[in-house]
Amino acid sequence: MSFRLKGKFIFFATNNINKFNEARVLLADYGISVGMLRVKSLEIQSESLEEIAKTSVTEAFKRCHLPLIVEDAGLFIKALNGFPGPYASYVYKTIGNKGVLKLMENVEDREAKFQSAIAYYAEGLKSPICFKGEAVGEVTKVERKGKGKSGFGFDPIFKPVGSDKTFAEMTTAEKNRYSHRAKALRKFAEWYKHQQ
Ligand code: ITT
Repeated sequence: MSFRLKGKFIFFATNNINKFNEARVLLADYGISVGMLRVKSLEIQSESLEEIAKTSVTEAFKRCHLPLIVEDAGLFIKALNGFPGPYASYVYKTIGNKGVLKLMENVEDREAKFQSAIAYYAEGLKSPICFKGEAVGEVTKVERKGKGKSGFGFDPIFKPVGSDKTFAEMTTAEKNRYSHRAKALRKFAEWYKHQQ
């Protein structure tokens, strides 16, 4: 069964409403509407965000036959040899921000980067197409949250290069100026506007 949607409308298969909202705000600037779909199943284990995203989007597509993006993101801390990398979700759920700060007590080199891999798949494509983005910055020494909205995940302990604020101290629009996700989404949107 296939399903055709008119205009620029895609779905984002994710269980994370924060990721969805960041994508919704950014893609609106390109005239692309996006709906959130909770059709993701378990992720494969891999060192490669691209491989995880491509496998996830293929599996999600089989369940709904809609034009879809899936994102896999990871946080790579230099002084911890790239930990937690693609295991960010598990590490966040287990030791959280406090645990990561503890691991980095007395560590001078705070460099870290977020990476994002967005995979798109739709009827008629031979295989998923992947777009990547990266945000370089540092792990702060303490958690810093904004007054109202305070981000999600590692946002309170990540400060990108070029800003004095952590991601958690930024609005969605501000975070979209720096984030790994926004960079990957912009590449996707530029490509997508030439499709159809
Ligand atoms: P999906 O359903 O889309 O997979 P997820 O929350 O599991 O949602 P990821 O696998 O892409 O998303 O990301 C793994 C974790 O990394 C995520 O749960 C956060 O804890 C953290 N993370 C990812 N992007 C982040 C961001 O922009 N800011 C803060 N933490 C982030």
